[in-house]
Amino acid sequence: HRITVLSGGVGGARFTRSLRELLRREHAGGTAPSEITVVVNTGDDMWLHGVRVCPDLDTQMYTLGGAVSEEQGWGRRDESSRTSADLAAYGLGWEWFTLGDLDLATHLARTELLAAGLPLSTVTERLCARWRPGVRLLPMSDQEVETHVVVDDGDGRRSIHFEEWWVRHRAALPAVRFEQSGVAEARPAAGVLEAIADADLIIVPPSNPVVSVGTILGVPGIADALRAATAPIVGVSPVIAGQAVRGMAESCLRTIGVEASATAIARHYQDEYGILDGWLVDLADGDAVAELTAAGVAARAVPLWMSDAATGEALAAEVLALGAQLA
Ligand code: GDP
Ligand code: FO1
Ligand code: CA
Repeated sequence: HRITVLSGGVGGARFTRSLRELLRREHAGGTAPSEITVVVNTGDDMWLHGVRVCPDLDTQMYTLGGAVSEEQGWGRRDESSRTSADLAAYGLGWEWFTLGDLDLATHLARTELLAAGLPLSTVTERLCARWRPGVRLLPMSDQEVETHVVVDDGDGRRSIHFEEWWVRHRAALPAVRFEQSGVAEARPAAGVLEAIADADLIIVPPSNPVVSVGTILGVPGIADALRAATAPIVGVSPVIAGQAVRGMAESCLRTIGVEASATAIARHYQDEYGILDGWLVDLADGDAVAELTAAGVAARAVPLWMSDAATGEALAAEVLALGAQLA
């Protein structure tokens, strides 16, 4: 089994960890081994204090490597932030964005390897040699693509980095649109198109449809490869009963004019990109099933809330079951 996942940070990483655990257990019970490749959003990346920060790649690496802060969902466990506080005393950096002391070592290591001329995909492989996530993590692109948000707070429009909008303004500053700087020149990173073409199953996990999955789909060549793929593409709604589970994804959806509902997100993936074969909605959204099935997307209603390891693995099992039906 070759499985390819298109993911952002926390939602996608928690799902992928459950999928890996489920497949490990099935393999221990005698089924064939599986290989998971995760194509990760790098639109949240930034240069800060001279180092390259890759939030979603690191959330994946730490979550799957057993090093994540479970309370936060991102960053390292047993972390401190003395260096960040000291940098703030110089009036440098973003005082609303904390780089943990241990996390900084990751950014320093990444920056050293990038400066030596290695592409981000190779650098990520090097960092993962330490954390052993048990999956292959690929950045969506080796070129720098950053998500910026055009905001309008009354005194005219300006463009800010996605993290400033998300973390500093808690996504509450009125957003006009998202822009992907550098995307026109970007290419899928080494291995991404192969991972899509060679997969037996492609999964859109419960990740932000706009600034995580949408950013990946914006890289020239990726959406085409998905439409050409032979594997079924199965997605999981990040929205339950009209609300994003943990987070503020509704404001991203509002900005691109998509309603925050399981049905509208599936229709968006279908109308905008034509990529979806199957879609899981929560039991609370059962009425979406008939509507989506009539629109050509095989939909099922199952529990979507990953509150612990067992519910996460049950969700991963539902994705595999729907994928098998569609294969
Ligand atoms: P980010 O980069 O950290 O924002 O992470 P992602 O883009 O991968 O995922 C964020 C999305 O995951 C949010 O919009 C949530 O709605 C969704 N999410 C988080 N936990 C759950 C869950 O337990 N179930 C479902 N269905 N969605 C979830
Ligand atoms: N999220 C926050 O809410 N506050 C932070 O100070 C913060 C710092 C941070 C540092 C490194 C990293 O990899 C992630 C970090 N995040 C922080 C999380 C994260 O960047 C965002 O919540 C997601 O990217 C949103 O998609
Ligand atoms: Ca993110």
